[in-house]
Amino acid sequence: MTRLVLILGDQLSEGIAALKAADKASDVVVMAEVRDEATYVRHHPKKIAFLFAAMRKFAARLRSDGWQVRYTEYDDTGNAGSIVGELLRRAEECGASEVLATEPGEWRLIEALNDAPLKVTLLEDDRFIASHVEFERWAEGRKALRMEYFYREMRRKTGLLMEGDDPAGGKWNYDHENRKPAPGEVSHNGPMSFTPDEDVEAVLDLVEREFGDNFGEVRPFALATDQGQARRALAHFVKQALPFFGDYQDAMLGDHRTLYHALVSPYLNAGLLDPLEVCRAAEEAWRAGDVPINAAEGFIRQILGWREYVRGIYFLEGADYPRRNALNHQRALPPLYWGAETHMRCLSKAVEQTREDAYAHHIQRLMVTGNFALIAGVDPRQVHEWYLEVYADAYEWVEAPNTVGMSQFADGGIIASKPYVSSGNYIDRMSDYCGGCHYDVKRKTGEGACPFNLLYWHFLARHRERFEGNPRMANMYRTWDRMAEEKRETVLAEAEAFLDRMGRGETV
Ligand code: FAD
Ligand code: DLZ
Ligand code: SF4
Repeated sequence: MTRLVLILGDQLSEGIAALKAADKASDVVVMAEVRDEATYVRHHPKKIAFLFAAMRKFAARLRSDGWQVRYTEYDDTGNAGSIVGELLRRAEECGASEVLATEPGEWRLIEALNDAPLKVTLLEDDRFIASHVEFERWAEGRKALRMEYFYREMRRKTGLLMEGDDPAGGKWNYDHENRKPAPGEVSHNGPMSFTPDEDVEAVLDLVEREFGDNFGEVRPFALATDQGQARRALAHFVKQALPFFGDYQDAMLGDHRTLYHALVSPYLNAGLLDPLEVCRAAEEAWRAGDVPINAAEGFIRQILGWREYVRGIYFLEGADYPRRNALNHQRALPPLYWGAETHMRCLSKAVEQTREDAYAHHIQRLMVTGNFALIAGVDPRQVHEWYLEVYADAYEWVEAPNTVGMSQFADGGIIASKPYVSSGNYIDRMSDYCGGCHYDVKRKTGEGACPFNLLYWHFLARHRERFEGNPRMANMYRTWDRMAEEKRETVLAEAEAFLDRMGRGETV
């Protein structure tokens, strides 16, 4: 009896659970570019183009490997417009009533598949290093779910950067060596780029036609769209950038958008690269003496630690997680996030590169766009939707814990032990943004004072009750309390005035 084998746009791995469980001789693979997935948020056109192009290439590869594939292109007549609709259509065509699927990365789609009028078997997605059960066991009974301890478990499980039972080099974590400010010169000229072939060009035309009004630019397009290209991009990163990854992990430069970061998240999340393969490539470079331990460890921790941990939290916490709002922030997301003019150079540069590349590295997301939204009190639901829309690597399982939890503290502190807030001083130390800014980062109040300096204190003052008992924040409150009362009043009044101006739609 024929079964349908569902492969979603972010499940482009030959070893994925549904393919492993299927029978090439009798089962039919179903892949579909559908309106519902392309519009449930207004994704960046580069994200849609990347996925459609990679899906088409993956389908071709499965066919040449002997699979029967029913592939629906976006503008095919008869396209049912949704994953379940396409499954029903193909079920009728093939006389099938059973579907093998790998668990999707969003509750929304898991629920849709569970409610479908077909017999759907959902298999666990074993492209991750920790299974659901493993994460649940680790979390059970713990007062705080700190990433660091989970990460150590993953090091022990995989043997990555281990010497027997001990961490390589004697330490689990080299983060304190990884905070150098932006370098004057950058030796790396960025991630490997790929010239679109005819098939990718056809997808770019389609996306321009159908999604041209979404925020973001589809061209120029230089992302890898198959496993071979993604592996070349990884090898290029390991050789050229990884040696410096640790040192400059937190730095930001206006004209060097990726700095020493890998730009592998779209490939990992769509299945073109395997997380263990990526970690092993970094470990090998360290063992060969090409990369220092602080770089290899820092990079591996992002994938083996953070990536696995946030996925664990998303599935542990349940479908309501993206709607949490522990700090009761209600402000609308300001239009500057959609490219409206702003005098704040750090934000304008981060948004500009997001619009053009569908990419910003972690510190730009956390300490520029995320930090500003948090200290300005923006509704975390709107912040979450923005991050889900604008980045090529965004899927709810990874985006929501990072945004709602790590960046906006809207989960009340499950992920972060304190909110990631900073004044302009941090941005000035770690980047070259402030030099050309309309505002003066050294000014705390008065004409031209950096808005981050005002809003940082405003945030701490308005959430004093919640945070003053947090030992990691005691210093911040001591500094605030040492300020003359008159100065504190001026800071708060100027912060309010700034928020009012922004709320009225004035350019700030
Ligand atoms: P590198 O810095 O080179 O790191 C290597 C890899 O480590 C990344 O490709 C990624 O797979 C993994 N990684 C690093 N940090 C994290 C993290 N915090 N969580 C999960 N994986 C991590 N990452 C996404 O993949 N999708 C998202 O939608 C996403 N949304 C984010 C939203 C916010 C507010 C913040 C603060 C972070 C978000 N991140 C997200 C995490 C991180 O910013 C990106 O993974 C990273 O910037 C991707 O670029 P890169 O490949 O150059 O990463
Ligand atoms: C993100 C996305 C987009 C834009 N389009 C499709 C699509 O047309 N077909 C498809 O199978 N998947 C697409 N995806 C990825 C899904 O949204 C993703 O599988 C779910 O959000 C679960 O992670
Ligand atoms: Fe951003 Fe303030 Fe620096 Fe301007 S001065 S770039 S607003 S941190």
